[in-house]
Parts: sequence; C-alpha cells; structure tokens
Amino acid sequence: MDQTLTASFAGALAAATLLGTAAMADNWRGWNIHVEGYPNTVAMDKFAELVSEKTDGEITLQMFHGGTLGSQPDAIEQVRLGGLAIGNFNLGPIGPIAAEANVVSLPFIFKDVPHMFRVLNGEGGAQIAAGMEAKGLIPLAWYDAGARSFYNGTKPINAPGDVAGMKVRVMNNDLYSGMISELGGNPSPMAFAEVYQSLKTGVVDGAENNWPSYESTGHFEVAGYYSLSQHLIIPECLCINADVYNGLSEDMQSAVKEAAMESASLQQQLWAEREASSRAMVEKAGVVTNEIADKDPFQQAMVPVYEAYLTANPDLRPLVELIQATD
Ligand code: GTR
Repeated sequence: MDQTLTASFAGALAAATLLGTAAMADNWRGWNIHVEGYPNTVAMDKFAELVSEKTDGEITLQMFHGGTLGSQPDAIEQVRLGGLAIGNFNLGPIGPIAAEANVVSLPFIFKDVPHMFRVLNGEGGAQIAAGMEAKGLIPLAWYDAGARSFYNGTKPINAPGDVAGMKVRVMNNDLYSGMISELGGNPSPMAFAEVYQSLKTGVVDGAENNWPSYESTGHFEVAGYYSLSQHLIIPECLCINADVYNGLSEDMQSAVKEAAMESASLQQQLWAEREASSRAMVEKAGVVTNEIADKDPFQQAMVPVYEAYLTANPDLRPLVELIQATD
C-alpha cells in the first residue's frame, strides 16, 4: 500500500478514536428547587461528585439549585425532552404526566414514611417506575420528603370545617385541588417560588408542606399556625432522562445507579435530621403547632377524591389496592 495513504489512514483513525473519546465524555445539567444546605441540595451535589468519580470523569454533572432553571413542572418537561439530563423531582407534579405515579398523591394513601418506602422498594414501586419510564423519566433512586401538613396565618386546623372558605396553595395536580375542595376550601395551584409572597400579601390564606420546606422558604414567618394533618406523604425521585440513561453502556449505567443510591441514603439521613431541626427552629421562632386528635373526618372527606381517580383510571385500582394491602 502507498505510504502516504497508509499514513493518512492512520491519522484519520487516530482522529476518529479521539473524536469517539471526546463524544463519550458527557456533561449533564441537573435541576433542583431547593436552597443551599437543604438535604436534597447536599445529596444532589454528592450525586454529581460520585457520578464523576465512578465514571472516571466520563460523565460530569453540573447542578443548578434554587429552581434557577425554571419551575418544577417546566423542569420535568425539560428532563423528559432531554434539555436537562437530571432532576430531583417531587412525584406530585409528575402525577399529571404519569398516571401510575399519581397514586402517591392520593391523600392518606401511605400510613407513614416507612410504609411508603416498603411500597416503593417492592412491586408498587416497580409499577410506578415503569409508568414514569414510559413518559421519558427514569427514577434512579427515591428521596424522602416526609409528610405534608397544613399551615396558615390565622388559626389551628383541627377539623375539615376549619379549612372551609380558606384559599389554600397547592402544587399543580388536580388531586390536590380536589382534596382542598372536598374540605370546603378554595384550591390555588401555584409555583413553589410564589408562595411566600402570596401568603404575605393574602393572595392565599394557607398552604401545605413538610417541616423542612416550611422552614427553608420562610413560610413560617408569614403563616404561623402549623397543624399536623400529615395528609400527603409524597416521595421524590432522582430522575434521569430515559434516552440518556438507556444510551449508556451497562458499566456506566451501574456507576450512575450506584451514585444515585448512595446519594439517596445520604438524603434520607440528612432528611431525618432536618425534619427535627426545622421543627425546633420554627417553634422557637413562635410557630404554634397542633396535633390533630381525630384525622378520620379528613380521611372520610377524601372518598370522592379516590372515587374520581379510580373512575378516570380503572386499570390502576389494583395498584391502589396493592399499596393499601402492603403492611
Ligand atoms: C417541597 C418539595 C418540592 C416542591 C415543593 C412544593 O416539599 O421538595 O419539590 O414540590 O414542596 O410545594 O412545590
């Protein structure tokens, strides 16, 4: 073979190899709504660090915290479409997209957080994950978001009648709007970032969230009554765009999955600590907390919410029953 040709062939081959290597180094972008120091923020940063460590730098992840890349519903769309690779999402706003994932947004479906994790780590979780993957989102691991309770600026809530007439902010999901309506209140779906100002100016009377978010957002400063209804226990995911994940080699998939699992155990540990410290902090700042002696009337009021959901999704009745039958 002609020497020059051989040389240029070798050169082309080397260039192709180099190009191949360069194309394999992925730079992902990730979305998170929370502030610095929040358990999810720390755990997502840990995930980024572990991904790069476990893939020998072939995958790097740049995290954008504090919702700087947009609202949660928008970010979910971005991850589904591939504009962003990764997000830490609450399953609440994923429910309207993936019907299976919406079961977790049925009020009082989980007995407590350990029950939620038993479901997620079993057949129920597999069905929820499959429903999400069909919509372009793969949950790599589950984060803890505790239980959500009502808060407002005027009075403790002890019975559904106390919610009557109140304008209550909810996340974007018809199940939550139905929940507030059945309690006699007026639901107001709104982005997380707008809630503080809306509570402060009286656009809404109240909202609902877990202890850490109630504290980290400063909502406790403008809505000082926190009533332990614990009506929703919604998991969160560390979610990845399905095409991005499915396009990885098996080794890379395992590395990313392992990083996610380690990030989730860190998040769960930090979560337990933050729930306690957030509660202590807001109570010290003057928040009036009340237990609800009888939650039964709240649960009874949710019967039409379940009925409407099951009428719209008859094929999901077995999943609801599976969750209810899980010990
Ligand atoms: C928080 C959750 C956020 C967001 C927020 C909200 O507890 O971690 O992802 O869903 O609640 O109420 O919008």
